Amino acid sequence: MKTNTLTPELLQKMDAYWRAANYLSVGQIYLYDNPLLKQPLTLAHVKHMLLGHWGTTPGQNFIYMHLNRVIKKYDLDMIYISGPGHGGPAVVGNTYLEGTYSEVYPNISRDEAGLKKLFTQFSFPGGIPSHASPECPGSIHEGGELGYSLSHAFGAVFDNPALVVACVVGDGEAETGPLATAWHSNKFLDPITDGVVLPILHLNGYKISNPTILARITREELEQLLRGYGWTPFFVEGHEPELMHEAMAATLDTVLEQIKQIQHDARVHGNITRPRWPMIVLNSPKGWTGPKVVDGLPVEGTFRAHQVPLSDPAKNPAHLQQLESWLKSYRPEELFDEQGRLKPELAELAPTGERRMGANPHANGGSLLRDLRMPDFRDYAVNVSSPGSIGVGDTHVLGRFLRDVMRRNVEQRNFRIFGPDETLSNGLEAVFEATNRQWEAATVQNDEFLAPSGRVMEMLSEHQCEGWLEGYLLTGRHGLYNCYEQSQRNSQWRARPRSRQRRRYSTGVGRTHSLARGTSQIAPGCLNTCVQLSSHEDTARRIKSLASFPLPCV
Ligand SMILES: Cc1ncc(C[n+]2csc(CCOP(=O)(O)OP(=O)(O)O)c2C)c(N)n1
Repeated sequence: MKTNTLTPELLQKMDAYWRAANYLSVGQIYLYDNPLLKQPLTLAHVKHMLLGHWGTTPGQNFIYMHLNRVIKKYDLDMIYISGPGHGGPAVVGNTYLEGTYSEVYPNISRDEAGLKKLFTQFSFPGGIPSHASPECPGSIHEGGELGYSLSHAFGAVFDNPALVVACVVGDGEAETGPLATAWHSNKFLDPITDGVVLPILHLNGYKISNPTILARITREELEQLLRGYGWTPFFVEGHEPELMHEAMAATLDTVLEQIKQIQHDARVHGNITRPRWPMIVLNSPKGWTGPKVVDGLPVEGTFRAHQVPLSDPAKNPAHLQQLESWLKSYRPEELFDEQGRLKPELAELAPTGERRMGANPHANGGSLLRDLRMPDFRDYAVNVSSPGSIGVGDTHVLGRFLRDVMRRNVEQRNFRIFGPDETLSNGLEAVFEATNRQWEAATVQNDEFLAPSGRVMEMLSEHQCEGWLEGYLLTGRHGLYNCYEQSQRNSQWRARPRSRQRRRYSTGVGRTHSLARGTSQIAPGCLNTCVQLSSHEDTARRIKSLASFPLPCV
């Protein structure tokens, strides 16, 4: 597709900015020293243990850099959610380029010394995780557990009418239950009182060592699937950087104009038809711009690009040489000056101040938090004349209390209830004296408590409700998760089935390296939790013995 969205000069600058982000990403994964390649690369400059995910990273660098352009063009209040958050080098590198990283961590300065520290700390003992983590400015989504990006994105835009959340969804991530369900969030978004989510499905074709389903169905089938979920998909496809920059820029402009139009129609003309919000499908090679062939096997555009494409420079001198050529292919001398500072003509491409996605206050929700106006719980006390006498029921009392929390915070618009359709059945009916369930799909006679704008969010997916709530809380608001009680009971007459066996690949100690995943998916409490929750003595015993294995497990 040939368009004129970008002047040739801007296109060249944007491509250079993308090269800078890619250079910083490879540097984070590999380099311990010599950050500007001022000397020939030797083993002493390379980390001993290589951990990270290259495959998703160049695509995310491409997206982030293009979002910067539209933030400036449309003065957008935008944050970025990285579904494949294992691509940590992308968010860390981009927040470094835009300046927010050094503002939060002055030691990681914008010069050669800072670059060295930026590279060393990545996925390194005492450093930072290899995923988009809470340490990273602008990040509200860790991404280590794939599946929640879209739900988090929607949670963030509820009651934030000016906010746009650009949400990158991995095509592998899209196979998870939580993500598959989350496309339906568009039936719960009020174009008047809420902001908007721009999903960008990153169709890079592969997961870890398998193709993804969405990459191996026909284009027509994929388009119908997304349309069936109520979206209008726009495809950006290819691998030639110049053509891709043009296509992405033109598509982003189209999509943002559409979003503006939808919001204008609803907010100014009162159009209440459920919109078909636009989304983007970015079909680019996995490990784009990385090594094409390693040890005689194709890498760029294949599953082999997922993690560390050149895995063993210490034992394999050809890998070291290839790493140097790969880093040099980004022409760092054109991107950074002698002192290691990003050249000013490139630095000016990033937005400024709080418009930078790493500095947007919505991604640091605690800074926006306002207390809820609360009623006095003592006013809801129930007189129980004698123990065991029949009363009103505790949840009915709680319902009245929550109704009044709703009423007191109606102007602040910072409290919602989330749950899988159990507000009524769990006895919180009084809440509907103050608000409705938010619902943008069709309604018919006899429906109850459904309205385009409401403060109760109900969909029969606990994943979705949990994700929405997390997104809502992490952007500085308050919420309540209201869900069905655990209903499993022990029945003596049942023969015992086999217990469920779990084997975690990471155990015990935070910041210990797991070869497979880098440093951020370590769950110190996991074994404890398994032991405590196990209903089967034998399982508990076996898990305990697993816990005594030397750490780390791989
Ligand atoms: C729920 C969950 N299951 C498994 C994993 C392990 N895992 C890490 S990356 C990955 C593949 C992800 O593929 P995709 O979403 O397409 O991202 P990309 O290919 O762009 O890296 C998997 C399965 C995980 N992080 N989360």
